[in-house]
Amino acid sequence: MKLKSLIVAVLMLATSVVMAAEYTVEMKNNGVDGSMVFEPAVVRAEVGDTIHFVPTAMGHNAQTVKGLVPEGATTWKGKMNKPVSVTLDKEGVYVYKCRPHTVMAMVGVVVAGNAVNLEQIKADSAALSGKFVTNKDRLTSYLDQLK
Ligand SMILES: [Cu+2]
Repeated sequence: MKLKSLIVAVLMLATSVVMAAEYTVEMKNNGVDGSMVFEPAVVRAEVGDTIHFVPTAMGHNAQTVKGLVPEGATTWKGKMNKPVSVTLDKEGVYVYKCRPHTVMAMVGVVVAGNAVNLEQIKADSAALSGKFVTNKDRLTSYLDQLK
């Protein structure tokens, strides 16, 4: 009986390891959405998945925007020209940016599971979008893809 429980526990652990996915987001000077972009800019993942942000061009970083993540979620703040990874621990929408290119709307969106906080993120991201000098509608269009 004890051995059976152990086997079940091991199988469940193995299943959860196999199911956790990994995604790579590139920091680029030019991409499908224009200049200074994260690609893919919208990532649909699950809680427990890991996102790797990789500087395939120089002069970028990736960091969450204060207040634009699920309540209590682990945030990230990558150094310039360095990769940074995060394992998503809360369900919902995460908005992140490249610090030096915030005015050019170099932002991205990750959703873990369901976009449970989407309406709040939309409302609270107005201040961030207000800082964009170019690509003013970029973040709004990304968030609209989560409907
Ligand atoms: Cu950048």
